[in-house]
Amino acid sequence: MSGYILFGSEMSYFTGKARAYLRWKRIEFTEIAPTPDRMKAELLPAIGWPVIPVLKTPDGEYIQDTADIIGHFEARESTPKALPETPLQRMVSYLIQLFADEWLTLPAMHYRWNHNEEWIYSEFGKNAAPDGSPEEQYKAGKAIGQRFRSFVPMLGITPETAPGVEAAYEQFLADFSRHLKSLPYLLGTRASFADFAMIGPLYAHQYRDKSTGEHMKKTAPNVARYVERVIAGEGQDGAFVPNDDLPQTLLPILKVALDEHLPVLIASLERYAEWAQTAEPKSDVPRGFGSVPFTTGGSSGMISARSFSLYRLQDALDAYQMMLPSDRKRADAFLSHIGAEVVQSLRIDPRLTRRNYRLALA
Ligand SMILES: N[C@@H](CCC(=O)N[C@@H](CS)C(=O)NCC(=O)O)C(=O)O
Repeated sequence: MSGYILFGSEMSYFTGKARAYLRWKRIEFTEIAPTPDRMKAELLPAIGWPVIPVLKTPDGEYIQDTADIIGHFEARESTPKALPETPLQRMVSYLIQLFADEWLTLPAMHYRWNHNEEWIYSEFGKNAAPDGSPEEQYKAGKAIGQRFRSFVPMLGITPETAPGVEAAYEQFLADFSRHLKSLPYLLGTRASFADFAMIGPLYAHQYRDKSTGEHMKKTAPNVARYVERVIAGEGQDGAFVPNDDLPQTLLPILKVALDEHLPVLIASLERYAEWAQTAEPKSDVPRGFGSVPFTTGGSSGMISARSFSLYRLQDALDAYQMMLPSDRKRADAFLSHIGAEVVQSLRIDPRLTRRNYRLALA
């Protein structure tokens, strides 16, 4: 199979996730930078809004959203499968995706924009104006980068919350380093869906951004080597931990992730349900519903209540609700061990879907 085009960039969170998966899956593809001209001429008409990564298939179909890109191959290709087939590991894979896609955005955006700002403008510029002088590249990069920079306060990153964001990240690096001492990947000795999701925040921002990457290599070299393995597409062989068990070293990471994220998800869910009461059936869903309180690493602030986070949560809830009673019992024991029993009763109602590359009521 050949002829796939991945529109994306080295600096992009979600491109890293798609790229790691495609390499691991041994899909032949060419990666093309979304210059402003290409965005205007091809991607905007195809997708309807400016977002990457986008995968173009040899048949000319455009796929946006990393989970859909992975799903495209999972549905039609043989092994290896990215998602575990067993119920608890599958649910946990979706919980890790929720954490990686929607919560680790906090350290990613904080460190990029508060510790690497000038550097990243030049990096953006290399894509936007590949033939320009360094000054022209900086200018072009700044024009693009400022759009992303404007997301920072919405993500709850302020001078008041920055110490907590950093404390939570340091804790994550310590916990993940401990995990990686016993296993090379999140769920065993092979890479999977959860690892590709983790590459979103960990590659472009936390590993590749200059000062943040230096920090990771120095303080958490096991994590840096993990990022190198996953982005290279390694970990095809090997196995998940047996009997649908979870590695014990994963539990502290999941506990902190859900302790911090669940209150935001629940508050967002309330806002969403309120909005949905008067929304037209099947209508598009707004990206956010105002701001809700959050706490990370001991600092508190306000963060946008994002609808897309609920869409990622929905996959984990579906995996839970589809379990047979005996599997559900094991899932309940896991949830209660990490203090996240509330997951058992959460429902995304009405359900969310995606239509025309946007989030919509199912
Ligand atoms: N859920 C999407 C997220 C894609 C995304 O947020 N991409 C970023 C770049 S890494 C972007 O283009 N954002 C523009 C925006 O959100 O307006 C996915 O998994 O593909």
